[in-house]
Amino acid sequence: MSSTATTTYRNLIGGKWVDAQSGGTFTSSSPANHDEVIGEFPASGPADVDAAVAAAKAAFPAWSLMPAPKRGEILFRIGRLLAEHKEELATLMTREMGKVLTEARGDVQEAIDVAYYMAGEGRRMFGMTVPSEMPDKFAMAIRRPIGVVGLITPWNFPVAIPGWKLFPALICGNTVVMKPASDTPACVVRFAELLMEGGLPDGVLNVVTGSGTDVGHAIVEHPDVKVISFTGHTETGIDISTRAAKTLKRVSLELGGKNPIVVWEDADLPLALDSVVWSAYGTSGQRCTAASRLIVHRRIHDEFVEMLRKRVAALVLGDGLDPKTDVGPVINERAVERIAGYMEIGRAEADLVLGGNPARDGTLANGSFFEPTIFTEVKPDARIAQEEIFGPVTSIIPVESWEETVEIVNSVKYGLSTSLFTRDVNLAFRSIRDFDSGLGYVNHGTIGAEAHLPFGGTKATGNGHREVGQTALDFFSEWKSVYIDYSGKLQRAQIDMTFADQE
Ligand code: UN1
Repeated sequence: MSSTATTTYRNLIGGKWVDAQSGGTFTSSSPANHDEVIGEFPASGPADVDAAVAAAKAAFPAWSLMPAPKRGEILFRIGRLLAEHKEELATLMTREMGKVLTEARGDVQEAIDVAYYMAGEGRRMFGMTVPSEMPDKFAMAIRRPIGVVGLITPWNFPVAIPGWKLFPALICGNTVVMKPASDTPACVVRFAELLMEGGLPDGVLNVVTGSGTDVGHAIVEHPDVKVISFTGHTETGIDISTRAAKTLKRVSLELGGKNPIVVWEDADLPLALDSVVWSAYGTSGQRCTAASRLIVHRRIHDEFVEMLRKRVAALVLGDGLDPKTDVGPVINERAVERIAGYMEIGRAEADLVLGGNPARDGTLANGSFFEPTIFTEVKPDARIAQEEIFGPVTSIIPVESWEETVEIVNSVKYGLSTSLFTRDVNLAFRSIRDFDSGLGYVNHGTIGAEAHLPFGGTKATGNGHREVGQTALDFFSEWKSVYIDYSGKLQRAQIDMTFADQE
């Protein structure tokens, strides 16, 4: 069994901790300091996925027949255990993923919240009872478990998002094969250890580490996996959806965002400023919900940009374990290169107000850091205003009218989160009606969704499903409509009973 003290982590298959069948391994290292190796992990392949799916399939009958309130009791225990280990998990997360410790604690808290919420669902999981159109007949719809579920989780919320997907899948009675992102496998393996300690029966959760090509494809194409939930890039989501279609899988995709904060001329500017800084630079801009566009009323534009420039220039870059750090590293060197590529594009398209370069000075030299960056005078159709950069970069688009604001908000291919700062209640409600997105905020930034409301977006952000909250139960369970006729005779629906005025 692995632990954070050792550097060797293993796959979890059928309750046992095992190496990849090939014996291959890969390592994960800290984005704040590339010399700090977090651990060594199995470089798994299709044979390991086969074993994990077989274990999940074998565990399904007993787990799905366990009364849901009892499954809920196990989730309660797991929630408590996660709370007890919150600091340990958060510290591991900051080392492996880079986000600052206060944010890492929030990430773990989000998983705890979902564990408790879904534990409670063990005693609810409401179905429907409706009156029958026939006498002496009972009609209801119940939720049933589906089977083996495949979860492919991202590195930006290495504990929260596995929790978002896992706990509703489990409470509904499914068993799981999970593949963590290769940048953050230690967080997920440690999380899985705690779940097993909390009392999950062997085989109910299986974890297989490795690449998308070797492990992800095998999960997505496996005939015994019935459901796939994925969070990540839009292109990968489309590929997953296409592969999964061949075996008629149910697929939930949580993909990109290009989320705007609109700062209207009557906004409370200090409040908008706090929220913009948090939404654009929190998690180094690596949230699907990050505010990567600021749509600012021309009348307050210069004043607001100056306020923002001052504040952002004072943000301290560094190791997320250092309490003085405001902004941690980005996930790896590939991310630095991708963001730097967008700087070239941005310099040609708009005015650079601040930042624009990788940060390599002093203690940052050995990590993947990028300067918090602001562009302004950005045209709504510029690439930096349209494409997801996934880094500490925001693009300011000045506006003058409400009509053009709505048009710009909706001009991107994504539709995850939108926000408006105003004191005008009419505009507030119009934004909720007219901004095309799955999450809408008023006088609050674009990040920080709570775990008991649906999470997800419109357009290329996904394929219509919503995570967490009640909607997660709909995704992870199958409806069965049930009719019980106690009349003792043949009663033909739609035929034997007609409305009085049709007789
Ligand atoms: C994500 O970036 O994929 O609302 C999830 C938020 C967090 C979840 C973000 N609660 O920003």
